[in-house]
Amino acid sequence: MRRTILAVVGLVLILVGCTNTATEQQPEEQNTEQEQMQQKEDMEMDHGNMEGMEAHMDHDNIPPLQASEGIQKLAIPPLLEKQKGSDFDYDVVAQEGATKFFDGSSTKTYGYNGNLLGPTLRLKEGETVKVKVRNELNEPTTFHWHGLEVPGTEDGGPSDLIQPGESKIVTLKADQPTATLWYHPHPHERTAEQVFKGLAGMLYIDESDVTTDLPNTYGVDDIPLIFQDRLFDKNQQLDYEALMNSDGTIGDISLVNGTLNPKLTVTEPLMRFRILNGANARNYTFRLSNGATFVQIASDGGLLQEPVETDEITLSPSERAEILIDFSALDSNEPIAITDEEGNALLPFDLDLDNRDVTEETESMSWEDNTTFLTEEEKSLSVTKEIELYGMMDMVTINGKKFDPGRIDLRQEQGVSEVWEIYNKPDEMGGMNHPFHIHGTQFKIISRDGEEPDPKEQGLKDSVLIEPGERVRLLVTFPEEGIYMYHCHILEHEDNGMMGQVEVY
Ligand SMILES: [Cu+2]
Repeated sequence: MRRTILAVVGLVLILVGCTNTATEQQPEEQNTEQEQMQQKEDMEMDHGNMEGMEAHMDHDNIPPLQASEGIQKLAIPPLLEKQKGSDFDYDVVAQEGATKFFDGSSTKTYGYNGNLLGPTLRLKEGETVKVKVRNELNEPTTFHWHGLEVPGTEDGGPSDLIQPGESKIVTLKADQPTATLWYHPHPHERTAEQVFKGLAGMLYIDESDVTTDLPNTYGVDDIPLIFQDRLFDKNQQLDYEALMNSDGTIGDISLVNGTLNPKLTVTEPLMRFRILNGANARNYTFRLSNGATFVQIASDGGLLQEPVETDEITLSPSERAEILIDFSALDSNEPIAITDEEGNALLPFDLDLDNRDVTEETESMSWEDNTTFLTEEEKSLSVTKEIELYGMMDMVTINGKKFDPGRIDLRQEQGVSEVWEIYNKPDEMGGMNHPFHIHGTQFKIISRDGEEPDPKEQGLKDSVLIEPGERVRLLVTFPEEGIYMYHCHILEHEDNGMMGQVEVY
């Protein structure tokens, strides 16, 4: 069994172009099993944490996801309605609730303005809105606008705690290109649990005038897809204390927009899906069940330099991708689904197409601006910020340190571009993938181990998956001032202190 899973994981890593697998079988080292055992024991002795090591989320014990039985209609988060006659435009409330995932039981969950997840907040490019955020939980929380380039005071980082029963008004200016962003809580040491219980929502930046050729009818041909995996206890509850893994809580139950066993009826031939990996720790590789290609049009922070035709995309926690699927050529009788890397159907489709004419050609859409992704000058800038990610479980660090809210780790001038080099330092057991996220900026990936990034990553990004041993260079510019977090987006690593602060002045 163990060998089979290893083989599958190996295959997946090869498919996503990984050159440094984190399995125990590193060819260059050729360690005997005995030596590895000894190393493992030494580490355990070092950290006096023998029991905990058993729960280390290494790459050979990730539980497979259960395939969707396709018996529930996929939930589409409602659009958040603008308030009229208030001194704010939108109202977002973090609250407790209950959700019926399974027959005969009800699960305690968290949600924004509801029982689970939250409504989609749509801002127009250039628009400024006031959002009243309110905490009706029985614990402190924050409201973080992931990917939005707002001043540090509005960002909702861990220093911006809102106590139970309290509220505040934040000002959000959507001064950046159209993109699929999201919002979630960010209280220090509590983020993983609050997201696990259901706090997350989509945040779109729309074009100021609708001239786009891209499908953009919300919930019809433009569909948000929040992929999450969950573990439930025997009472079908999300008992985080009991279920959590300090290396990232990974479950076998797949939820899409909070729906268990979802299916989606497709009524338009050309569909746009805005995919968010909303998991605490799991990486997903998405494919179509029939092996067909689709087109990726956007990454975290907006449209790609050019659309990319592909048959799979890999997203680590917090990353987004927008894709177009052309259903017009598909046979209505052939079952089709979005699957994971093991072929499990996560979202089956029913086709109900009246017409099969795709009027727009995806290649000709919205890509008038074909400027170079990175100028020669940008590529030749030298590294001025070095970040080293290291460790696992509760021993995770950045540059050898754990998060300290009273310490500023880096300083950078507003509007000035700098090159950050992020190095994921392997450990005795190989190391882990870490998805690295920076608040308050949309950066560009300059290189991965000296190589140009994949075309799927030639767009604005706020999170980047970094494999053990890998060095990734980022071109980072902060358009606003304030104190911002940078951290691993495995939420348990973040809570365990794999986070630093940059002050933008
Ligand atoms: Cu991490």
